[in-house]
Amino acid sequence: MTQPLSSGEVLAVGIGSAGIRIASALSTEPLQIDRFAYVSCDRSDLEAASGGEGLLIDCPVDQKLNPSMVRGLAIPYLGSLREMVGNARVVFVIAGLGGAVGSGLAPMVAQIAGECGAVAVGVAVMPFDYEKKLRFYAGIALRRLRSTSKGVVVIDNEMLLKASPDVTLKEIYTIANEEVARALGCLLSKPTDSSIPAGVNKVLGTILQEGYSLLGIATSGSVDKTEDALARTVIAMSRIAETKEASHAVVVLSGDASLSARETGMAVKRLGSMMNNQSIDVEYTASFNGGSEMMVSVLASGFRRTKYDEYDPLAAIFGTNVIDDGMDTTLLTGLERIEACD
Ligand SMILES: Nc1nc2c(ncn2[C@@H]2O[C@H](COP(=O)(O)OP(=O)(O)O)[C@@H](O)[C@H]2O)c(=O)[nH]1
Ligand SMILES: [Mg+2]
Repeated sequence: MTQPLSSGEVLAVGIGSAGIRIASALSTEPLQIDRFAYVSCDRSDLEAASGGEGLLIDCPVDQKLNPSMVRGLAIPYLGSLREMVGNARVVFVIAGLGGAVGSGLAPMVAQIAGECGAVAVGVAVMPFDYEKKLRFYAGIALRRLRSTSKGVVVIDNEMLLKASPDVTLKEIYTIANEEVARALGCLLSKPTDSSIPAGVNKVLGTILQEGYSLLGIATSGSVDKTEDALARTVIAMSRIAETKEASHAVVVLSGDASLSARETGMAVKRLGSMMNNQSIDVEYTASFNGGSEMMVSVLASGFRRTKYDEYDPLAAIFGTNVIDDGMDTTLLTGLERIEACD
């Protein structure tokens, strides 16, 4: 019999501001993740993190960074990154893409994890629609993360945006992170009295397919809240990729103790027709310790194309195999001056 993928240590590494906040929110839940680690160039990201070890990639000059500069800065820390990954069997690499730190380091950390013998799984949070300037780096980083990981789960910030004119950006992030942590938390939770967990192996079995996985999330408090939230989740995913391309899915239902077996069965049965693919392989997981609103989240995999392909115009023009996809690095301008001061 083959060994289950998750036998051995499961590690989650949060990278950059978004990655660290999401991983940190996950670290407070009872999950099948044994250890948390955080990496950033920004000290304040690490100061705000809890429940894990931190690695600060120090930047000697005060300069606006881009992803390749961050990779350059990380070179002296390759040993520390290898040590961080340690003997983990599975490494979840969590980052928001489009900024400098997550885009630069997430593909690199996934590659290091793979080289150290772990199954690297990327969890990529993509920019809000209004963050048009972040698209290019986000597109490239997502493609690189896919090539250095065994599977990538994509979460779109736009889907998590709750339209309310008065909320601050910080509140938007907090609400978004709570939803992501709740959805990932249900998928990876330890078995308890109030949940039917999917288990890491079922989740990995879904993610480790060709192409990309999407994590769709929607909440509803209506009369038909399960059906309503499920439909809205599928609609949100259809804005990102062709839902009929999905081959595998895990439906996550998170509500209160009134969640019935009938509703669960309905969600599992309806998913195929909603996604226009009756042959999709569907698993489910349920948690009964939420509020009266129903949160439905769908982890679906097998998407060969996503809207993010267009974020990276070079790949759109030349295809993904033509351009040199190496992890180039840039040294910061100004470093020579600093050395000369010594
Ligand atoms: N969901 C969520 N997205 C965030 C958060 N912080 C930043 N982002 C988004 O993540 C992307 C990368 O930003 P950031 O994490 O600040 O970049 P980095 O620190 O350089 O890796 C952008 O699209 C941000 O809007 C967060 O706490 N939660
Ligand atoms: Mg940051």
